[in-house]
Amino acid sequence: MQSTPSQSPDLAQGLVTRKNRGQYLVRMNGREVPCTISNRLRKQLLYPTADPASRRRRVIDVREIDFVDPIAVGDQVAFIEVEDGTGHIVMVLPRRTKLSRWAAGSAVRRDDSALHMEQVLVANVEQIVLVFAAAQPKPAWQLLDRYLVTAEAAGIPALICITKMDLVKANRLEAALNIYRSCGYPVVQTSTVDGRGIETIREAFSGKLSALMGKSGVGKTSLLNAIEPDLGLRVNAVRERDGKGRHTTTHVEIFPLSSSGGVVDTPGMREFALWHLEGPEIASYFPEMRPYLGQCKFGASCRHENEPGCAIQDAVAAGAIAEARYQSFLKMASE
Ligand SMILES: Nc1nc2c(ncn2[C@@H]2O[C@H](COP(=O)(O)OP(=O)(O)OP(=O)(O)O)[C@@H](O)[C@H]2O)c(=O)[nH]1
Ligand SMILES: [Mg+2]
Ligand SMILES: [Zn+2]
Repeated sequence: MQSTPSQSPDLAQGLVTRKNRGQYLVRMNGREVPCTISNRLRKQLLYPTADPASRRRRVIDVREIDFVDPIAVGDQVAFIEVEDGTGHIVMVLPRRTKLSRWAAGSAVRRDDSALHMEQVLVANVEQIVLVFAAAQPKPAWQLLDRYLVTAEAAGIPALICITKMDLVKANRLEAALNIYRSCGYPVVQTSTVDGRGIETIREAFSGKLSALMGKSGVGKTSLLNAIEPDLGLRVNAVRERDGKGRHTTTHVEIFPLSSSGGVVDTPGMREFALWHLEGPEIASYFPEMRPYLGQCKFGASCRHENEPGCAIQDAVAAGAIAEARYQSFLKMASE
C-alpha cells in the first residue's frame, strides 16, 4: 500500500474537476492545477478493478485501457507539485460513491472477463438532483422512477426538483408528488419566473457535490442561473463545445459553487442508468417495497409479477404501494 497524504507532507491533495486525454484538472484551494499520471500508476490503479471472477487476472496493456480511465471526475487525488505549476498524480483516495457504466468497447471483448470493466463517470457525488418540469414538458414519472433506482443502486440520496411551478395550479401535482414524499424522497418545487423554492434549492445544493439529471428543456440551466448567476451559462457553454451527439464521449465536469458545493451535469446518465441491475434485485431499490421483500410465498425467487401469495402484489392491491410505481418496477424488471 502507498502512504496516505497526511504521512507525506510533500504531497498536495485536490479534487479532479475535469479531464481530457490523460490530463486532469485538479482543484486545490481555489486554484486549478493541470496534472498527469504515469503509465505505471495507471496500470496499478486499474488492476484491482478487473472482474474478480476472472481467473486470468493480469495487468492490462496500457494501449487497451485508453477507454477506461482509472481516475474519475470527482476523485480526490494526491499529487506531487512540479515547479512549472503542474502536478503528478500518485494516488487516488478511496471513493465514497460512484456513478458508473460499462467501459465503451467492452461489449466486443465479452469473452475476456478481464475486460469487463467499470467506467466511473463521477466519483463522490453526495446527492442526485432529479429535475422535472411541472409542465412543458409534462413530468415523465416513469423516467423519474428510473433515475431514483439509479440513485438507490449507487447509494446516493436523491432530491426531486419540480421546476416551472408557475405554469400549473399549486395543487395540480400533489397526488403524484405525495407518492414520492411517502417513499421518503424530498421534493422541492421551484419557479424561476416567480422565484418560489429558489432559496430552498440553493440551500440544498450548498456544501456538497450534486449531480443533475433531467431531460432537455426542463429548466436545469435556468435553475442553476437562479441559484448562482452565470453558473448555468458556464454549464451551457460546455454543452456547446461538446456538441449534441455526445452519446459516446461523455463529458463530465464539476462546476464549483460559491457556497463551496459543486454541480455536475451528467448528459450520459440515461444510457448507463441500470448498467448492472438484474430483474428481482430492482425491487430492493424501491424503498416502499423493501418491507415486503422475503415475505412472498416463493421467497427470493418471486418475481412479483403474477405469482400467488406475493407480498408486493398484495401491498399494491391494498394501496400500500402505488400502482404507478409498481408498473415502473415491472417495466424495469422485464428489461
Ligand atoms: N414558465 C417557466 N419557464 C421556465 C422556467 N424555467 C425554465 N423555463 C423555460 O424553459 C425553457 C428551457 O429552460 P432551460 O433552462 O434552457 O432548460 P434545460 O434543462 O437547461 O435544457 P437543456 O440545456 O437543453 O438540457 C426556457 O425557455 C426557459 O425560459 C420556469 O420556472 N417557469
Ligand atoms: Mg441547459
Ligand atoms: Zn412477490
